[in-house]
Amino acid sequence: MEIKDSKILVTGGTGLVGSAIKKISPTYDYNFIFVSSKDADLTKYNETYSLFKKHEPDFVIHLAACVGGLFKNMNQKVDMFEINNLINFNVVKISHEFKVKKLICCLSTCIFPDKTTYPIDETMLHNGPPHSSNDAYAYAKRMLEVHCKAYQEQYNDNFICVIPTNIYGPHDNYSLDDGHVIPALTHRCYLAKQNNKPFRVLGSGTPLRQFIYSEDLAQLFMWTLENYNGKESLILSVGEKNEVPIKKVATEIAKSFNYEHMMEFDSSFSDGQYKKTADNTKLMNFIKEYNFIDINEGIKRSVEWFKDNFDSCRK
Ligand code: NAP
Ligand code: GFB
Repeated sequence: MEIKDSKILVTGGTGLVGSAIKKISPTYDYNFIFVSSKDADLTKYNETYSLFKKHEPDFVIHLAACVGGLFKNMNQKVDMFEINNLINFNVVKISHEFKVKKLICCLSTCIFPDKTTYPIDETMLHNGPPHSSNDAYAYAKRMLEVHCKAYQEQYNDNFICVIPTNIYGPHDNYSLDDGHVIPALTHRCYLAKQNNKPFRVLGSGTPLRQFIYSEDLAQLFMWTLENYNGKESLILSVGEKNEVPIKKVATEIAKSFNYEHMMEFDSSFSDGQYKKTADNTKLMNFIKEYNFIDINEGIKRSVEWFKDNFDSCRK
């Protein structure tokens, strides 16, 4: 697909994933437009329309969402459902109105059915209800996929979805309450060490997760834009063998602060899903091989970024 000099609108352009795409964007000769809610509140149809009218993008990488870890998903289900449905409805509908050549939308491996066989692949998305901890977010995301498919079938629009696993890296949201596990524990370990207090990990530490470093995901987004011509959704994840327990992740974070000796687990907090093992075979059949950044190295880089940007980062 000829994309050179085309305009690529990246919604959610200031977030974890958007920032990673921005970092690698100079190595591509396309005209990237990274936007945030300061440019347009995508929950508002008129603001979304004006944004598209201003830029008339050829391609859209749609990342903007109300995003958070397990505890934000459990405690803010109305926002998760309403904000994400509004954003997604507007972006998909207006992408059609402006004849966007390719729209790539973003789901998540946490929206798959809770009661399922493993590993989970792209065909299993609607085979049962999602885990109760994030059902509001999950159903909003599933409707995004349904919406894209409807435009494919009725108008032959090239609107597709990718399904990343848990993402981490620089520019994450390091909020103690709303953040995902790696940024939240990074922040919590920093404070524990500063105050010489125990490093409290929430839950039992036994659940399993696959983590993809944001800059690896950014490369896969660009590969998808340029090379993936399928209509079906595509899981973007490290392999099953890279699945790790939360305890391992907490330990690596504590090591990065040289603070392993003070770690403790608080099982009064939810574990969320025990696992959501995703199958990346479809992706690997296309790209043959990819050296994902190792979790230990990725955590080191994320912790260093947090320390270097403590004053300005989201927390
Ligand atoms: P993030 O860091 O929280 O960034 C969210 C982005 O969306 C920000 O740029 C934010 O801009 C923008 N946004 C939020 N509400 C908006 C609104 N009303 N109007 C316009 N822009 C708005 O999120 P992320 O982690 O990069 O996630 C990117 C995508 O990946 C999302 O679709 C998410 O569902 C998906 N995903 C994330 C993970 C993960 O582990 N992080 C895993 C799987 C899938 P402002 O800062 O101006 O609000
Ligand atoms: O990244 P996370 O919040 O989301 O990870 P999920 C939650 C796991 O980490 C649970 C443990 O097993 C928690 O018990 N954990 C330990 C912590 N300490 C902490 C902590 O301080 N903060 C957090 N957040 N977790 C999310 C979905 O599920 O996956 C979202 O709810 C999103 O919708 C995301 O899609 C990718 O992996 O459990």
